[in-house]
Amino acid sequence: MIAALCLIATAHAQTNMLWLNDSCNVRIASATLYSDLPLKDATEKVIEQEIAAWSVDFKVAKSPKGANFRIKLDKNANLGAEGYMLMPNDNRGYTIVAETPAGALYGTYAMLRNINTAASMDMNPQKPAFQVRILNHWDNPDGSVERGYAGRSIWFADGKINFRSDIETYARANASVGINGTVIDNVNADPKVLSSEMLKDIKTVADRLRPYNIKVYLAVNFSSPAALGGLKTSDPLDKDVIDWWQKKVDEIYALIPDFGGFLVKANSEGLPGPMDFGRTHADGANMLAKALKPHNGIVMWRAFVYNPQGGDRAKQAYYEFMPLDGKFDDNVIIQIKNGPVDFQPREPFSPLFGAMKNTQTMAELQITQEYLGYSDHLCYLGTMWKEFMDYPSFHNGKSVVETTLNQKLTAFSAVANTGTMKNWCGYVMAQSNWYAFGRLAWNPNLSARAIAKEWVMQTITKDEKAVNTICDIMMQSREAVTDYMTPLGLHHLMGWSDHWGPEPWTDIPGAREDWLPRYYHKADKIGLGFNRSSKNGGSNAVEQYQEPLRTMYDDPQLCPKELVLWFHHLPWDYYFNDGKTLWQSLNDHYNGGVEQVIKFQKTWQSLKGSVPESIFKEVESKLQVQLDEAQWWRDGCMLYFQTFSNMPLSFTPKYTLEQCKAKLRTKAYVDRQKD
Ligand code: GCW
Repeated sequence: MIAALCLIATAHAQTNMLWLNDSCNVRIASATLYSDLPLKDATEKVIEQEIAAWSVDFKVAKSPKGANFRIKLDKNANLGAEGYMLMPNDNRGYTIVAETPAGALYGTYAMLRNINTAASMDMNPQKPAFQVRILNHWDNPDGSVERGYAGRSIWFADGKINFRSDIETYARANASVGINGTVIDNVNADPKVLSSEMLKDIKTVADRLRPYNIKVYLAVNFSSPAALGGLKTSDPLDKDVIDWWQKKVDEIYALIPDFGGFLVKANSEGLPGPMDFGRTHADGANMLAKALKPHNGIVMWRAFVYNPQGGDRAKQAYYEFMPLDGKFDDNVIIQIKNGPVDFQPREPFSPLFGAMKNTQTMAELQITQEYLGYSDHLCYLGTMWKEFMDYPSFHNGKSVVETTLNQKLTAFSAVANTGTMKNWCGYVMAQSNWYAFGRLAWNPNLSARAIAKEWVMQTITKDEKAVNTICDIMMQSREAVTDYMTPLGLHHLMGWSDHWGPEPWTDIPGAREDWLPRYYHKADKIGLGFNRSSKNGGSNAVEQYQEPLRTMYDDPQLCPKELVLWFHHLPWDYYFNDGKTLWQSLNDHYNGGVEQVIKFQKTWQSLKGSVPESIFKEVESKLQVQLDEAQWWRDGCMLYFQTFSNMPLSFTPKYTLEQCKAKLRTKAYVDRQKD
């Protein structure tokens, strides 16, 4: 079938096109498109443009006769609002069957992806696993991006919407992997985003994204009625407050009829919320949900909550939300970060998944590498997300991701890594994580490697050997980062405000204890790790997990070694089943992570000539930065832990502890924040 389409390899380099960059993709020699409906619908227009963009010679046909591409809209195809089915047709091409233009759009992208990755076409009906597949941008109206490492905001500049000319590239990229929603502003929300002036401009954004089946959502500040509306209170049970939100929601829908809804960070890290007025998360979420309901809007209410007085931070979301199970309206969904603390290189899954039996829940992942080396470290997150998603929750035999399916409302979200930098993500390799998130939101059963392969073949090269080599590096990359940053379940060892380099030693006078690394690593003369077991004064966070996980995590001999210091404080000379002491294991992991980066460098050199020169050079130079920072992490952490263990290192450090401490906020750090 593919041969019948007569594909041509091209060298048309375009910039900023992400995996849609046709410089390494093939093009269809001749495409004739027939669509059931006249091409009036904006989404159908996109389909036409898309096939045209991938074809050397493109025509629109007036009848199916002779057309090798056909869009067949069939209301009875049983494919749902976004599904599609690909079928071979008698003109040696493909017919895309769908119930809606959106389904046809996804079918078109799937067909082009299959052609470009030489994958065999799956002719079975395809439907997305989650209804809402959404990016969370942490972009602020002033144009800055919280934890963004790819320049400035793509949405805002100087307090206003920034009308970029290439927003369609962003939209294409998302649609091509099935992402259908975007929250354009930071969860640390500025009330200003709800101002009438801003909303009028957001309408324009929504209009431009709509043809790509992408809905706009907004993160809202819970005290907007007071801060923006001038009311005396933002109490969710106050009549004027309820009224204010209803009017605001109506105003939004008058401008944007398909507006998606709100994302809310409330009573978390200093943000306002219903608890400021003695109300609950459910009171707050339901009040907003009722305003949105008549318009089919939803509320994504975050479970990322913890306060310094609340005991073990890892336990707090569970304590706050479990009593509210079953109390949320049916257009509310609780958005839970994958781990119980905060997007660390490795965490156990949040025990809230599966535990809230009568509440709709969704996962929040982080594409931007806040804790994984920014956009400087090669760290493919497909493996990390699959580890989380496939983990057995032991709630009704479901994996973690399955606990968020089979709800009336289903969703899957991730914090975006986009910015104004030319390549969108600050590093070509970081684009793979945006791609992987979209693919997993559509189909959580895809393997991390299969996704990596697709991405490499559409972005870097189709040379089989090179594809395999790059996939090998990607597949090992997250473990390498975890090894040189936070192995064995260590977490939160990073720099105080920038979250960049190692800072296990930090002591900021007057700082919240749960923002300091020592709260998490608990290094002392005896050993290392956070005792979250049920024994010896542990926080007993293990009790929040289902059996047999509870028993397994509770015993250091049974606990998976990669999580052991998350759940246990172990002596430096503690022996694991593999015959190694804790100290030796730390040495091996920290140094092993650095060695792995050196291996990546060597392997990358072997690709010279088989990948585009610009990409070769970019990765080559980023790997050099990564190696240096891996050594910094290894040396900073191990030399600091050594001040407690007094045991010898089994590698030669590059830096002294003093040098590691002095490396903070160097010119390189400052440069990373610039456009
Ligand atoms: O990971 C932490 C970040 C904050 C962020 C917060 C959150 C948006 O360091 O910058 O704020 O999580 O997820 O709300």
